[in-house]
Amino acid sequence: MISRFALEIAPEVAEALAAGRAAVALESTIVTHGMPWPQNVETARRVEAAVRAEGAVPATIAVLKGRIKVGMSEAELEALVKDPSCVKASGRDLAVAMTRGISAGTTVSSTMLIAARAGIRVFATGGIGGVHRGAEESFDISADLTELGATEVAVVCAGMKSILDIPKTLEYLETMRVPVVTCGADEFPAFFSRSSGLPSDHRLDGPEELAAMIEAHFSLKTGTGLLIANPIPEADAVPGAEIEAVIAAAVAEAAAQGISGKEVTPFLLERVNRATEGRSLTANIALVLNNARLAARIARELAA
Ligand code: PSU
Ligand code: MN
Repeated sequence: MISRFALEIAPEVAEALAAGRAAVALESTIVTHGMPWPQNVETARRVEAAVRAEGAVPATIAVLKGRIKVGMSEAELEALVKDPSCVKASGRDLAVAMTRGISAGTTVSSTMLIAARAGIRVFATGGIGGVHRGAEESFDISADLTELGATEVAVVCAGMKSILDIPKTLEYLETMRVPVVTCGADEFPAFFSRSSGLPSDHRLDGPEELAAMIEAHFSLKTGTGLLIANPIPEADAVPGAEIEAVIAAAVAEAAAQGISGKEVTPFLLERVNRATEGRSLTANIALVLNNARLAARIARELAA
């Protein structure tokens, strides 16, 4: 008997996986809680198209009315964002969403978990969650990091926004035994900019080298994922100083309003988007597309 909680894998994704063809997992919290309407849905469609253009199958992951979807149609994606019950779900929130029959955008944490269960090993997103500024007081550390330490999926991102404490996030990933590799640069990127001021542990150049390293890592069965940092293209970057002032104000406002828990990240993302009048959103969209292309090329190398 098939469990009523079984993953619902779209036929196109199931066929690709069965045939050993390239597939790329995509998250949905970026759509439901990370970007405003209508750019969120438009971006989701463009990201899927970018993955296809590189010869891989996109698998957007979300919870729709309690059902875990791996690969979504346009109608399903629209239903997700228009569902007033839609919440943000990290890995620990999935079981509740499933039993209550509600919809949820999946974070990096829950998307990794579901991708691994479905047999997808490469996942593209914009930025991961991490150790928040002031975590020594708040203890706010994203479940994305614990998931990276517990689930064998390679996550392609553009680093993390400096709404987070980037040095502490990198320390935490080291503790969790997660390899951190930057593609084509010696410095770890900071989402909107190519530069965080921090060296990357390792540099590899291009999908071929990255795929080889991912294969080597999975052969060791460490049980951990990998973080592939893909710096934003220079033409799309936003100057660090401009963003920093906005972020500092947003972090202070979150503290003043007593925002805590899973509300923190969506609150900060919304404030940053608003304060930069869409400039940061344009950069965000460009880097997600850039990550999707790299992830698809890596997935193709792995499938070859
Ligand atoms: N950072 C971004 N954009 C996002 C997110 C983070 O620049 O959309 C989302 C991702 O889904 C990430 C989640 O997994 O926020 C992390 O949330 P939290 O900090 O509550 O773990
Ligand atoms: Mn948190």
